[in-house]
Amino acid sequence: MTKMFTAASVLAMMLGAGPALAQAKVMNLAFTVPSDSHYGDAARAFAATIDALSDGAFEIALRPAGALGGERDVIEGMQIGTVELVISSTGPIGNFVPEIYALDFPFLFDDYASAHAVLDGEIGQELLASFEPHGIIGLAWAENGFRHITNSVRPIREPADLEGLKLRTMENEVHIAAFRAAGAAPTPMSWTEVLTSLQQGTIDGQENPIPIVTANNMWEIQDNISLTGHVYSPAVVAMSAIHWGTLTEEQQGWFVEAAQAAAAASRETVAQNEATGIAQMKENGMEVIEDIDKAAFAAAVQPAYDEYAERYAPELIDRIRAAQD
Ligand code: EAX
Repeated sequence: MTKMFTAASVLAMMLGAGPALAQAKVMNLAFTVPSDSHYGDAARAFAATIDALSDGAFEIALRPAGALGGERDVIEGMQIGTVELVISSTGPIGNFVPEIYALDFPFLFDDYASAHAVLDGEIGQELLASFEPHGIIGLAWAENGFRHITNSVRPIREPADLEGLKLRTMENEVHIAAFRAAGAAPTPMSWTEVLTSLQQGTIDGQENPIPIVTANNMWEIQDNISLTGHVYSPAVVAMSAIHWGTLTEEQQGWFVEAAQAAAAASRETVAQNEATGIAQMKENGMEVIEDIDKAAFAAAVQPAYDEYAERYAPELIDRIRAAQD
């Protein structure tokens, strides 16, 4: 007897009373930068990889521009399970995973290739593993870029030019100590407060890579940028250990592969932004100061470098330096 679908049964299925179509599991991926950015490209690569590998069983919902809060808020959210995934600079992460402070030391990385070699090697893998005891799974090393100083008070060419400048830093003890040693008045705050604080004049300047400056059209609120390149800023693609624990081993492999695709995408966009960003900033009226006395800046922050290297990871800093020789 062939099974005849009555009009009623077809209608019932159309209304969803039939076998439920598998609903994709939605996971939030948070980042503080606008969607049209190196982090946004990384997030889209992550989402596309998960969609392909899981055949639509998982859906990654992008939450750009601080939609779920600043980087510290999101890290805390991952620890309690309210946020599933993040792409975050390492800046504030030392507050949760002290070993990660080692990656944000001034003038530690010689160039992009050296940074990639360290992060993609044994040291980088060890540091990703250091997240887990803190309720976070470090999946891959993405990229924010070499950080430069912007402000609207005066062009910065040497440490003396920083004297008294109210400079926003990330919530990172090493950066705060370094800029204090160099003569600035460091003001730590979440990125989500920076643009408003600059517009209101509660801070004079900030420091970030070119991709952050261009993604936020910072020429609208900052007169100049000094290409100090004082810190290489990694970004991490990370997952809440609570949500990681709900995945099968195969699914966990998908998330690692997606994070690696995100990392590659971020590095590609950073390279593009570095190539075109200086001209873009000049075209938009920003003064770009390139004649920087980097040796003088390195000397000015050395006291902070020495104090915090001893406090957090003397041997790790030495290993990172040696890995670049
Ligand atoms: O992660 O806080 C910062 O300056 C970071 O570079 C930014 O949020 C991107």
